[in-house]
Amino acid sequence: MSNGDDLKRQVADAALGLVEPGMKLGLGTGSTAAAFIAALGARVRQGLDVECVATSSATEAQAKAAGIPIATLNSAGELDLTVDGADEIDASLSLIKGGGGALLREKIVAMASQRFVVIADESKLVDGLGAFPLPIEVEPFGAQSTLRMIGMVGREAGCDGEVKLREGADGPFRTDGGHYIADCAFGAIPDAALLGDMLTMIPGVIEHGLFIDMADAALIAGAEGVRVLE
Ligand code: ABF
Repeated sequence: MSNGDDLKRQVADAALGLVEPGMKLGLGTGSTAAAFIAALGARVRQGLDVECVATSSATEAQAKAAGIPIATLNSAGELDLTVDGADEIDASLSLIKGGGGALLREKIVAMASQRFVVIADESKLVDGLGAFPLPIEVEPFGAQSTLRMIGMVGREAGCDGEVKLREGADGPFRTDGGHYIADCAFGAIPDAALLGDMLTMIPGVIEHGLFIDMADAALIAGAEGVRVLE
């Protein structure tokens, strides 16, 4: 097992400590969230009673294979806790998410949760957001126009960099909702709240990967063990 895998397992185990019987849980997407789902599945198979909502088809498949009961968000209603990974985490717990292409459902599920906890290894901690290209979920109709508007809006918000469609194996990458992803290599995002507000005003933007004032805590795994940021 690589050191990275070991850190993911450690932080997944720490997050499992937040789960109580009877909880309704949101399950994130990505390799760190997958480590949490694996650990949760082992507990469920020992009799832990939880009801879960998946943020992606990949997560749903993994959870079902692990024996975890999956409900729709409509039937589950308000969730107690969502555990998910991130691509970048700053000191105020603002996040970039969406590298895994599931940001829209991740944001919907996180917003539907009383508590949203991010799990990551310390490589995801940053002084300022933006080195990781910001993913933005866009409507395929007129996507090139939307990308141009994202570039303009980005410059107005002090962010300059290439905005390009994410490619999949056979044409543009498609999200579970059938949308495209624009990856924005801004390099630095001086005012994430301003940029987020401006992006939401572009009609072709479905949702962006800036998660601001959403995370209640982050569990961060490093050489010294797992620490909690709140
Ligand atoms: C999801 O998975 C995403 O929002 C984020 O893009 C990614 C992190 O993946 P990993 O845990 O594999 O680094 O949480």
